Amino acid sequence: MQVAAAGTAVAALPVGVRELAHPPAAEAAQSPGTDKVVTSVCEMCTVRCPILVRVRDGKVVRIQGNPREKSTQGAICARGNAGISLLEDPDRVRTPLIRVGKRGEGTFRKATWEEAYRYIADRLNVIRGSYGPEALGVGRRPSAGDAFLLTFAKAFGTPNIFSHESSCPLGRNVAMEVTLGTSGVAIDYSKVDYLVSFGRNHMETLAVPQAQGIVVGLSRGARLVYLDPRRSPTSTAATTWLQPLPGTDLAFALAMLQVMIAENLYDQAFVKRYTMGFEQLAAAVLTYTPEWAATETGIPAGTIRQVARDFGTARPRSVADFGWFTSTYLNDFQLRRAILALNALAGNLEVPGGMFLLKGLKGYGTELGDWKKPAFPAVKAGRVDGAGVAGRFPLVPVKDGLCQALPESVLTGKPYPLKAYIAHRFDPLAAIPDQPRTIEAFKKLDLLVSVDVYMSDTGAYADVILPECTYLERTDPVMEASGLAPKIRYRQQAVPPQGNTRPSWQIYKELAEATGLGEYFAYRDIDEIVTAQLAPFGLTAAKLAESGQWTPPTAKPTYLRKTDPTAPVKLKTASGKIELYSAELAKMGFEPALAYTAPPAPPEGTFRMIQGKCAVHTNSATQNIPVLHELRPSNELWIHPVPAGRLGIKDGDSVIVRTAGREQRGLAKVTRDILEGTVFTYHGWGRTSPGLTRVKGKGIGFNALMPVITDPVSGSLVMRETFVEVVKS
Ligand SMILES: Nc1nc2c(c(=O)[nH]1)N[C@H]1C(S)=C(S)[C@@H](COP(=O)(O)OP(=O)(O)OC[C@H]3O[C@@H](n4cnc5c(=O)[nH]c(N)nc54)[C@H](O)[C@@H]3O)O[C@H]1N2
Ligand SMILES: Nc1nc2c(c(=O)[nH]1)N[C@H]1C(S)=C(S)[C@@H](COP(=O)(O)OP(=O)(O)OC[C@H]3O[C@@H](n4cnc5c(=O)[nH]c(N)nc54)[C@H](O)[C@@H]3O)O[C@H]1N2
Ligand code: SF4
Ligand SMILES: [Mo]
Repeated sequence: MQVAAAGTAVAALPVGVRELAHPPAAEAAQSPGTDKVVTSVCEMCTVRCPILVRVRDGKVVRIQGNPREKSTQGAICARGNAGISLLEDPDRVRTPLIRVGKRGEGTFRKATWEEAYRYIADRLNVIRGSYGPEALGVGRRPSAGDAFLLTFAKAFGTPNIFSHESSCPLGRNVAMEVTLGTSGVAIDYSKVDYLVSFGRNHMETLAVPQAQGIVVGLSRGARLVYLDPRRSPTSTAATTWLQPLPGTDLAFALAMLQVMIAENLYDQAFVKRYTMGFEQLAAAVLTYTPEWAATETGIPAGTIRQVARDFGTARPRSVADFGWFTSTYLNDFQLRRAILALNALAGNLEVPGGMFLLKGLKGYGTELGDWKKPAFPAVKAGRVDGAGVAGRFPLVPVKDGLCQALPESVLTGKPYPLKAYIAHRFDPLAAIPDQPRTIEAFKKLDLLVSVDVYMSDTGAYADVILPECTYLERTDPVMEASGLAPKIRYRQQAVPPQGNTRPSWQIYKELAEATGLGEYFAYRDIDEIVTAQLAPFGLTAAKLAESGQWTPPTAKPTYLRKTDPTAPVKLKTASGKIELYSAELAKMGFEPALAYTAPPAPPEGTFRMIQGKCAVHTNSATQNIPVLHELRPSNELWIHPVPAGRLGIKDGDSVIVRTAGREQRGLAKVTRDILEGTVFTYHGWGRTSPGLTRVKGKGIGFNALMPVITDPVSGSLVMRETFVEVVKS
């Protein structure tokens, strides 16, 4: 039933395309001449699809996809449609708040912006005086307004700038950097003939452009092999769904490599010209036969061999999907390297139907302009998390760091304590494992600020909540979207900010002025910034606003090897080639070739707990939004009938999920759509903030149970190596 419901949401996608491209006549007839249609960019998730916002009498009445965007075909998803529900939600924070109760209680008093800025600035200046600027940490989900928070942090002088990436795709990105010299790689799904997806759940955990590409591919006969221990809407859409034991995808990928090499099903000319380390790869996979992989994965050897042969035969239009969320298992980094090796053997780099390097404006000798600011002060201290440091996390980019490092620094003072933290469009309590320890750390901070549209779980512990206006109420800096050709996109204000909310460009400018750092924000308003950004292109904001996006006329979608399979492809690895064997990894003491490590089996009486995201919510950001809450108000624990029977658990029963003395309560969904030794929940529930009135206290929150496990190579969090007990409550 679950799958049918989720499947419906996805099946609605192509229908949505037609509907949105041609608004119903009835609605068009109702629209009086006063309607205004504003081009903009969705922010209901970070895919940022181009949209059209219809405004009537100062109210947003409809959000549609921008039909000019080919990759989305003018579609948006259910979440994109729900922007109006976010805009109008009475639960939004609409005025700055200063805490008066205990941390976590959610008791605040309303404050003016000036008071809120003064409160923060005074404490920050005291902290800087006592501990140095490095005692400030800033954490963010990267967004179009990033420049303002980052400018503030750099002007303040702290090196401790974090993104959410180590809770999401960091392992994949580091694997790409090591193997290809860049993490800027993408797939044009519509042209792929044979796609193998290792749990990238395209039909449910959506990026509209990717899902549309896959629908186009499938409808012209492309094949999709999908691995997932649970049945998801992508299992239903796939031509082949395989159910591996959790954490064993690496064995499957290694066996594919073994078959392709043994049966000479790879692109020898490509391997010779564009890769290094093939001999080491061949030696490494020699014993990883399909028969061996069958015992690891639970998938028959014949099936694995067949997939390898089909993949090798369909080359170069065969792609192994490198995935998105890769904070999964301890062997995930190796899995991503193995996936990149599969693509190398398919010789699919820079040909239609393969993988391509993202082309940005820089490649065309140009860049967005910026507002003028003085040089930032030199940073004297090292980072608290060891990102980019030899012997610690040398491969982790310093722009991201390890967002899970906050509690360690605050609670142990090692290497030194963070005393203040600003969380911007980021809810560490809901997003990062070991929530109780993050709470302990929050309680010990001298200053915690949340810049959000809601009182998030983190917000409830904050000293100050600064309410940003939503994406529909603000103009953001112009965004660059790289692809086969670069594009710039423009999010413009559709309606004025509600209540006393403000955009980031204003918040950080005014906070900087209160902190004595105003010189770094010497612009008047966002229009001045956008004008500076567009100056190199001779483009005005008004012109850009007409279609909402723009591509430099010289930029043409390019596959470097489309016509000449021997064309040069510049890769920024040490060898200039795809590194199937990495001397860089060897030097750092990490496995340089490919090697298998089996995930540990669940100890007696426990289950492995896995998660994924659902079609109608974004991570832990949207569960409280009225219409999306109505569509899926809670999550359930998926459990197979055999263990459920043994535990006396029936469908719909209340259950307790326990690990290491911690527990969460929820309802059981007894289903054959999950393997026997594994349980599953959708991520984003178990919320604690009193400000999230609809979703608070509903469902199971896994981050309240899981410990922090960090992959020593990539710095990524590891979120699928936790075992839980399940009992009827
Ligand atoms: N257990 C478990 N943990 C996970 C995951 C999982 O599957 N399981 N998934 C991981 C993944 S893939 C990710 S990406 C992270 C995501 O976790 P986060 O990086 O925290 O991102 P979101 O949940 O998308 O949103 C964070 C906050 O942004 C706020 N927000 C929304 N729009 C705006 C805006 O316009 N301005 C401002 N200032 N704030 C806004 C929302 O209200 C929300 O509080 O979580 C990770 N954590
Ligand atoms: N609707 C919607 N779309 C989203 C998001 C959202 O929250 N909602 N979030 C966005 C973000 S930030 C991200 S990072 C991406 C994430 O998109 P995905 O990378 O697809 O990530 P998840 O949904 O976390 O997990 C996908 C699947 O992995 C399966 N899985 C668990 N263990 C294993 C295993 O051992 N092997 C295999 N093969 N599969 C396994 C789970 O059952 C789940 O169905 O989606 C983006 N798009
Ligand atoms: S995938 Fe959906 S929520 Fe995300 S940006 Fe696109 S329309 Fe918005
Ligand atoms: Mo993510």
